[in-house]
Amino acid sequence: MSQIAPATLEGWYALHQVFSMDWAALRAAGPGVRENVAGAARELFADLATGPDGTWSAPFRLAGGGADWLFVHFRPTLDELADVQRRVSDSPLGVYLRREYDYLSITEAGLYHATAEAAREHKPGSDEFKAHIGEALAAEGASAHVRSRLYPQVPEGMRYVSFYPMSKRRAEGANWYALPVEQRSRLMREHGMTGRTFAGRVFQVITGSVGLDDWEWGVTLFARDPLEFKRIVTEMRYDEASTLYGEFGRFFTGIRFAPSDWAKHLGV
Ligand code: 76R
Repeated sequence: MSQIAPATLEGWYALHQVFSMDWAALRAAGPGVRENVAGAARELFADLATGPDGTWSAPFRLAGGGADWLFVHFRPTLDELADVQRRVSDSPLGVYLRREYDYLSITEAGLYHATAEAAREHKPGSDEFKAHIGEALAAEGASAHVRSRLYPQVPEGMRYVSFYPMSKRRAEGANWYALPVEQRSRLMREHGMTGRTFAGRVFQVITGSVGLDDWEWGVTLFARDPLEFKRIVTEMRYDEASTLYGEFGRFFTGIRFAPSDWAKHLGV
């Protein structure tokens, strides 16, 4: 029997870019070029920092991850995101960047609870079911809580980022997509309750990437203390939604910096 997909709301398109730096080429180019590259990078990121409709971009230095930088960009449309990507490549900094990884997704809120409720009260696919979902989408879309997930602004002082893509498992005996919507709703409620114990310490941005990239979601966590990433991810491994159904991609851990710090980080 086919199951019911949760209704979702989407907000901003997101691009996570991971680059390493061709330090040898930069060194060979000499100090004048290094200064120019740093100045251009500062201007570029100062400009990208604020995009249309409250969107933003930010640079992070990576610790580990086999690369040097993580750039996170949110934009209202895919076209604007592609423009940002092009501007980074086309900049004087771009000459020295080697792409290691990137990830395309869109901020998403999955309405498991409302979908399960609609399925309880109406025949899935019926006009009543669709009307119920439509009302839930409108109500949730107007709520400040959901809007903060679709149009995320990172709380002041959360300088550390953890980014990783993940999917829900589709194995025999542990297939998320074969579970009744009631059960997925319960598991996501439990997940949310664990998440809430980290309120004020970890800010999550969930971006959906089914049909856009290789995994199903991007998870971007922000914190004041990087140890919170280890704590929350450990804790969640014991939540059924992750224990039985979580599959994870590469993890990247970074430190946010101001555009004016490009010179320092490029050794100028
Ligand atoms: O209450 C709400 O509005 C949100 C409830 C909630 C949802 C729907 C929530 C809360 N998350 C949701 C969805 Mn989350 N989250 C992760 C990870 O490492 C792991 O095991 C998982 C990685 C972390 C650390 C985390 C943190 N969450 C999702 C989804 C989409 C799944 C789907 O639709 O099927 C994924 C992939 C995912 C993964 N989650 C929270 C957190 C935290 C800290 C919260 C509380 C946030 C808050 O209350 O603001």
